[in-house]
Amino acid sequence: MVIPKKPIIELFAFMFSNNIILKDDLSSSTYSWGTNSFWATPKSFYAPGSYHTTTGWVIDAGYGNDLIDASSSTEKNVLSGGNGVDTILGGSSVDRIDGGEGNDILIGNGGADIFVLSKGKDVIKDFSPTTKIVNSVVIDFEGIASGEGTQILDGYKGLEWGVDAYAVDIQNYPGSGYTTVASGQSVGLDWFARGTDFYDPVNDFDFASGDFASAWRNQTNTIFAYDDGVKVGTLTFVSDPTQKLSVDFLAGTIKDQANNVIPGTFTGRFTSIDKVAIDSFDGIHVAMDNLVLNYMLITGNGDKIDVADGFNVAAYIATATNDGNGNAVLTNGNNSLTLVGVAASDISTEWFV
Ligand SMILES: [Ca+2]
Ligand SMILES: [Ca+2]
Ligand SMILES: [Ca+2]
Repeated sequence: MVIPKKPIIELFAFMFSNNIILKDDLSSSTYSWGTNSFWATPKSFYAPGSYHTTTGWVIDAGYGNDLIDASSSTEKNVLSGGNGVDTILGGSSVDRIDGGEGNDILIGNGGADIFVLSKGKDVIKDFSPTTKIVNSVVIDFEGIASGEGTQILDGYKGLEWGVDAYAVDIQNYPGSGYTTVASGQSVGLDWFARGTDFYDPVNDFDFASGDFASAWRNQTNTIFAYDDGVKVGTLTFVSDPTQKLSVDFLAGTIKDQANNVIPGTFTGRFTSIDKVAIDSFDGIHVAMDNLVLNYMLITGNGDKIDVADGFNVAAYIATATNDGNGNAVLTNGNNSLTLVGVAASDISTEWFV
């Protein structure tokens, strides 16, 4: 038989329900079993030195219905409930939280926490994965043009504009490509047909789409995408003053108002860029409107769920249902995992490691 090396009282302690309240230091953390407090001395938790490391707590509460509360900790803790119905709260930093067998309640609090998938009907109350949200900015030029031509100033739509970026009011230019392309009263152009550009000094964006026409006669246009000063994408196409051409930079297509596909040569990328330059070969103003820039916003703490090697994540995600109270429920045999506040349809393979 294997002779236990731990003090016998410790083995008993971990068979019963524990209340373990963790701070960032041993002296102010408390541990109790029943009515007895066993955190009598600052450096004693039955296994001296093995529960608080230089990076945080390593706790395995063992058998019993335990509370491990590290919500006041700012360290990187490894918290295991063991068997029983456990409640585990992480702290403000990156915690690894394992409910173990039994129906556990898990709360990560701040940080990119890792929740270990375990047996039982577990609930993660604050699962906060990385979420990407697209925020679209539409450059419609409305409200700029007051006359035959008005310069677009830096700051419009959060961008820096080239000196020849102007807007015109279409009532001054009947029969032109400005009127063709306009969805409102004001459209953009390159003043003196010298080409122009816009630049975001802070955030990268995807140039999603835009409407273009030549102001006065057919001409070849070029649109360049830059990232950190390097040209990364090019579109060349022929525009027409009588046709509003809608360019989808993400799909790499150009269509006219009748939905006919118009030839264009796309190279490189228009995603994750910070500058767009618009020019023409033929000395005619480029009329443009409804330029759509997509910004990717990243939200969430980056929490993940740790599954065993070889675990079929796709099949697991396919089990996800909504419980009717705004929570997603994943099932695996007799086990379930409830993600509070998460829609089943949002669950992503990227959440699993
Ligand atoms: Ca336990
Ligand atoms: Ca945490
Ligand atoms: Ca469990």
